[in-house]
Amino acid sequence: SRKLESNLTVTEKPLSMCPDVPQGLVGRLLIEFNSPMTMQKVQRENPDVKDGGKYTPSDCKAKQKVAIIIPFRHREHHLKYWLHYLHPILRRQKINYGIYVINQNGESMFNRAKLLNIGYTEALKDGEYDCFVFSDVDLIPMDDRNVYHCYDQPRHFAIAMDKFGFRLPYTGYFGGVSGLSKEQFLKINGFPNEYWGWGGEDDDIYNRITLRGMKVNRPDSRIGKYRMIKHERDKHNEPNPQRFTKIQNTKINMLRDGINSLKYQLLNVSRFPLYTNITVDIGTPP
Ligand code: UD2
Ligand code: MN
Repeated sequence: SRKLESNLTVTEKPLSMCPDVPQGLVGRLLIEFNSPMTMQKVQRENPDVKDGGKYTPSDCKAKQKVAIIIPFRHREHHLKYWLHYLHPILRRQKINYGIYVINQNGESMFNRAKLLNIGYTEALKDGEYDCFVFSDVDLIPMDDRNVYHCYDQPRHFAIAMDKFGFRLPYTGYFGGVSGLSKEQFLKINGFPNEYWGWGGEDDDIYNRITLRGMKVNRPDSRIGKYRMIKHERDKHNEPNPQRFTKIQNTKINMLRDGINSLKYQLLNVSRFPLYTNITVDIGTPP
């Protein structure tokens, strides 16, 4: 009986896999941007999040390790709300995740897709991620059943936004929030680096996906609802006049423009309590 006793004390129960449909989701959420928000408050709300914005479920083993990548410049106010809403949602979804804010240094033209490529690259230097969720900083899901992991095809999460009357604006729309496994991302040579300013880069990514024989996967429209924090168009992110011709040429350009041609200068990596900030110099348009 002594043996039994010692066995009982030394044996740790192995964690079982997290269920495909997480338990403890609440469904529809109330999302508003009027209550005051501070980083201190959000930190107090999320004591279980580890330095750099990492979290691992404690009661089950997640099947995927998910890097959440946010393209960023001068949107501190939006980031506080994003962290306030998303950390608890991701926790309920039993996601093993890390948050990466990719901050474009300087005031040259913004380049969302290039920042996302950098996020993919830098996240992989930090952990063995097998899934990448790319999210605008101003988009909050209105339902926690919209689960932020990867699927057997590239996933488009933000399908019904308030600003588009809660409808998909067009069939090939892939903006806002999307998710690709490492394999899916590499199959399309990552994202384009040559879209400077607003627009077109999301359509280019959609083209890449279909040109490589994949099909975009989407949640049910009741579950895929989002609120976007209202904002003006930022300075140095004016609509890109070349976007219409560029998206006609994805098929040729994707061979040379993508993760295989990514160049940037890493300026700083800082692990904050709720996210990892990565500041980069991405250069200027040609
Ligand atoms: C739409 C898409 C977005 C992207 C963009 C075209 C939605 C909800 N989203 O966003 O995914 O395809 O059109 O490029 O339809 N950002 C900064 N600082 C800046 C500029 C941009 O942080 O100065 C980041 C931030 O994460 C922002 C994202 O880039 O959410 C997209 O820019 P936006 O919000 O100005 O563009 P929007 O809402 O038209
Ligand atoms: Mn926006």
